Amino acid sequence: MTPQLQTIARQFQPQSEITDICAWGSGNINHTFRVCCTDEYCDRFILQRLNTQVFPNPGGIMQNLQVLCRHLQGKLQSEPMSQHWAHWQVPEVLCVADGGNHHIDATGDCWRAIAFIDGHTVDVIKTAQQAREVGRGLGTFHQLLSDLDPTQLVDTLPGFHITPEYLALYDAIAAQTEIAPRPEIDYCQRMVAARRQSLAGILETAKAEGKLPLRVMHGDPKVNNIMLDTQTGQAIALIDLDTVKPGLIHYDIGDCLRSACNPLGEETPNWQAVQFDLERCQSLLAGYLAAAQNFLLVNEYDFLYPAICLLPWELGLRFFTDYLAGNVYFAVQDPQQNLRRALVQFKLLESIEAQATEIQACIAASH
Ligand code: GN1
Ligand code: MG
Repeated sequence: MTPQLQTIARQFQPQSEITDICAWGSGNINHTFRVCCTDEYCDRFILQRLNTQVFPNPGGIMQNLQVLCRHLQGKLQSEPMSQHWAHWQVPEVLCVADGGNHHIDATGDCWRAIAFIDGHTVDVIKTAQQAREVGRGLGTFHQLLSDLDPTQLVDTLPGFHITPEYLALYDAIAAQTEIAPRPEIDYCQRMVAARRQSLAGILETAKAEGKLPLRVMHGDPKVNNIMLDTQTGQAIALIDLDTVKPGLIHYDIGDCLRSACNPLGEETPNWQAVQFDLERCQSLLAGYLAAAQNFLLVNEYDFLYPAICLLPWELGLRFFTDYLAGNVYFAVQDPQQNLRRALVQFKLLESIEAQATEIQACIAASH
C-alpha cells in the first residue's frame, strides 16, 4: 500500500483509517484495487484508476453508472420478491468530499470508488450449476434493464462492439504492417478473410433493418464479471459496468458464451486444444432464457446462434489487430500474448461451427 494510493483512497473515505490496499481482479483495461478501512458501514470498497486512453469520458461513465444504479434500485424496491432478483446487489458509487463521483489525482489520473459486493467470481466454469447461474445472472441483468430507455445512457465508448468498425481498423493496420509469414499469422488471416462477408455485419445489419431493438447492454459480461454468492452459488450482480451503453444484448450473450464455454480459458497457450463446451452452453442458455423469456422478442431468438459465432470472431479480430499494431490496447505480459489470445478465439469459433446443429438445438430447447 503506497502513500500515493492511500492518499487517493482517503478521498473516498475521509472519515476512517485505510488499513489495507491490494491489487484486485484481472482486468485488461483499468487498474483495480480493493481497499479495507475502519468505516462501520463500508469497511471495504473497490478503487479503480480508469484507463482514460480507452475511456476518454470518465464523467460520462460515472453518469451512466448512477443512472443504472438508480434504475436498478427502483426495480428492486418496487418488485423485491421477484424470484430472479431476490438477492440482487447494486454496486453503489462512492462520492468524494465535494459530492463529485470521481477524483483526479496530482498526475491527472482519474480514480473512482464503488462499494464492495461480497461474493466471488470464477475465471473458468467448473459445474453445470455455475454455468446456469452465469446465464441467469446475465438474463436477470438484461431483464432488470429492459425497461430503461437506452438513450438515457451516454455512449462512452463509440465503436465498442460494432464489429464492422473493428474490421475496418484491422484492414487499416494490416495495410500498413509488414508481417513475417508464420503458420499462426496465416491461420488468423485466413479466419478473418473467410468470415468477413458472412459474419462481420450480421448484427449491425439486423439493427439497421429494425430486426433487433436497441437495448441497454453490459458490454463485457465475461464469466468473471458475474458475481456469485459464496454460500449459495447464486448470481447476485454484474460488475465492471464501464461499458454499459445503448446497444444490442446479443453482443453480451455471445461474449458471455465465448467466455463461459471455453474450459481452457482465454489465456491458454494450448490454443490447438480449445473447444466450445456444449454442456456449459446448454446450462448457460437455460439459465439465461429462464430470466430473459419475459422480455425477449421473437426476432431476438433468431440471432442468438449468429451472435454466438460472431463474438469469438470479433474478439479474435480485436486481439489480432492489437498484436499487429504493437499491443497498444490490451495489456500484455509479453509481445506474443495478443496473438495467442486471437488464436484461442478463432479456434473456439471453429469448434462452435462444428457443433452448429447441436447449439441450435440447445437454443430451440430453451424456449
Ligand atoms: C477487455 O479489461 P477487461 O478484461 O474487463 C475488453 C473486453 C474483452 C476482454 C477480453 C473495454 O475487458 O471487450 O472482451 O478484455 N474491454 C474493453 O478479456 O475493451
Ligand atoms: Mg471490462
